[in-house]
Amino acid sequence: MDRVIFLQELRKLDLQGKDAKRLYNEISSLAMKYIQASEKPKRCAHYLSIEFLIGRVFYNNLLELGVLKEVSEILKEKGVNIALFEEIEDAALGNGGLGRLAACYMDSGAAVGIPLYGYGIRYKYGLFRQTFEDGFQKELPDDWQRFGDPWSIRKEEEKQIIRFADMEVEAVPYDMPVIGKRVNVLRLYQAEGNKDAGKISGVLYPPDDTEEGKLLRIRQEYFLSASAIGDVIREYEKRRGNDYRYFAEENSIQLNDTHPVFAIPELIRVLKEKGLTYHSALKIAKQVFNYTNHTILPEALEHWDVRLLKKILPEISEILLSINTSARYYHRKDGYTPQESVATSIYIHSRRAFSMANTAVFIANKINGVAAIHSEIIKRELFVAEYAHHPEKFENVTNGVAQRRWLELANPELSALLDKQIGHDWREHFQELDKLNAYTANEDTISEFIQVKGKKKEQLLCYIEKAEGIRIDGNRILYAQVKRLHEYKRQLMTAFALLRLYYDLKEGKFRDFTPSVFLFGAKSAPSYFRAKGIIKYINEIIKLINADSETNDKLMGVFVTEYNVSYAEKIVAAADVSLQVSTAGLEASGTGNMKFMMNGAVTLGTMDGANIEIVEKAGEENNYIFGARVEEIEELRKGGYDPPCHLNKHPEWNKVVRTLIDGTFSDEGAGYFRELYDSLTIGASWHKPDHYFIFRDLEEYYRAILRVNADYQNKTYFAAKQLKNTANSYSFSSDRSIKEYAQKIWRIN
Ligand code: 26Q
Repeated sequence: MDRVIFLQELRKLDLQGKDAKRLYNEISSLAMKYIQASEKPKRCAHYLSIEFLIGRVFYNNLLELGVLKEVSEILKEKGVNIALFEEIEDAALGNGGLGRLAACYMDSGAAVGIPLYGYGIRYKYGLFRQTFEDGFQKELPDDWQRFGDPWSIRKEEEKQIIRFADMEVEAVPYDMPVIGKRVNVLRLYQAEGNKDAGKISGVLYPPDDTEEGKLLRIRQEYFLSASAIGDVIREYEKRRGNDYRYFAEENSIQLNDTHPVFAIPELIRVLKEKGLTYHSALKIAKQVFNYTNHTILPEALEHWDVRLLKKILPEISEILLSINTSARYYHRKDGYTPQESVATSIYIHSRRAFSMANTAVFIANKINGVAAIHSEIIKRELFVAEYAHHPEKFENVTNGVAQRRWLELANPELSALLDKQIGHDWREHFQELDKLNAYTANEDTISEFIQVKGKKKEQLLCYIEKAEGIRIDGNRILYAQVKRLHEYKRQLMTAFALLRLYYDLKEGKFRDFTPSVFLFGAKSAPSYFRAKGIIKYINEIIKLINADSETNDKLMGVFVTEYNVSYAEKIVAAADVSLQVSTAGLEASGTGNMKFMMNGAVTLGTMDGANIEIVEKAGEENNYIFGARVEEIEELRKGGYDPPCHLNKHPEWNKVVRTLIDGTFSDEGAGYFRELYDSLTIGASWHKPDHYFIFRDLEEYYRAILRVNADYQNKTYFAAKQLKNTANSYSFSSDRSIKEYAQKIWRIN
């Protein structure tokens, strides 16, 4: 980009009387004029993902272009505060970790100069916008395009036709530049061309409780997969014509979980159409695809009904059956036992459905988990047979996050402190952060860090006052649990702990209690009954606690509405304590944990996902670890877990848990609280009671919270721990992760 000319042009721009939206579009479009995608080298990687949770692109793009500071100054001269663009809504084309990871990986691919091309869907509506009515979650449509979309270019001439048995749609690409050492492209497809097409790129994860819903989901997944494959082939043919011998040498395709797995049969279908035999097409597929698993929860492993698939994608269904036959053949040849054959089968007889994970595992050249423990668990529990016969296919790539967004942009104050102590290079070379270890015992550095934390906290609480209408004074420990709402993440356990703190405070049980605030942020899937109940319950607890003037100088809570990427940027910078309390073995990695760590929060959590690597790097003594380890959870799961027994060991918890049913709180007859109580005590919907082992860990959790509370009394001592976390977060940059993908999986560079 020609920065000088861009800045000259910007200086000439007349800003008078223009609102945020207009300015956003004009400045962004001006910048776009000077951005050009880099040449594609011979070998490229393609990242297929049903989610890209990119958030706000304005600041990040200007930052990557190296003009953010200058733009801010020019605008200031013209009387415009650059913070104005915070009005522009996030592009929330994703709902959580998997989607945000995809966005960080795009950022890092460009930053470190790897040719990485993203493929996704340009949903008309992003993840719903959340409000609370009486503490109940309500969902509003997220019409993110109403602010315009100046960072995308519609590529009319590169549209394709995607065919279903009963309809054809156009897939029109919108290209977003991803700026760094290289300029890569994130290509999002929009479905057009007939009256039903719009639905395909309408919303993320449409409800799939009806047949119609399931069909729509299949259409979405195929739409993404076929568009991407069509594009990769077209690019290839531009150079190589119809000689497909080099296809696998020049292309690597990463499947971000199983949602884009239809890309496998689609590639085979297209290559057959071009004249290759099924067997040579299969061979190419086996070299090209790789698969990342992001969860072991059985309900999240996708299976598609053969009957549904036949209806709208008969050819794809046939090819999956052929792949199933090939898998059986190879498995027999490789000596899989009959049980192993069943476990790895692509077509599952008992369900009359295809296992998308087994398809990915059979075809993938490399399969990876997203943190060390998770990669071990998928080998030991999920894909046991494949691992027994093909250990060479399995890799680990621990997740990472983009320090440019999550430290430089989110926390300019801490960034300035880093610049002063260790220089500026950490933006490109995050290992530089290690140098901060020389200062973590330095009193001046610690005291400056305390200042920074205080300031970020003040900024956040000020924003919360505006956005949520709750005034919280800043002199408190800030505990934060922000993530998708899910039972395994155990926000309910935090709710119980918070209520217990309140009761113990009321009873005068603490001598010195450091004032604290618990911050929650989470969206629940609209149809996830129990998750919605948990939101309401937390909101009820917070209402009770905040209203009590006897204790609210010591303890408060806040559940922020509309938690999203931009909110996260404010929260991770301000928090003192990062709550990461999933049942051991169930959080594949977590990436929020890394963002908090970078910004100098201690982790209060279980030995799960990347928490394990976090405490390995930063030291267990600088974090607060509690709860059952994965081995114990596995034992308990085998039998002998008796939730009431755990609860009764500490009778104080009975009072807390019974508030779900004793009338302390009301869900206005919705039945949420009773159902939650039953799920913990007698079990419900095919799960045993307390399926996520809350009662096993609750008392230990509480003790860990109290340890934090006591340690924080000595602010310097506590801040030194926090600083140790920042200093040792250097492995959790997505630059490191993406280089590992490039090396171990894509064989690029
Ligand atoms: C599956 C079947 C049917 C309907 C929906 C789904 C589905 C949808 C979304 C399954 C999974 C997801 C999203 C998963 C996700 O976000 N996983 C997170 O990925 C992060 C990045 O690797 C990890 O850090 C988190 O630990 C993991 O939970």
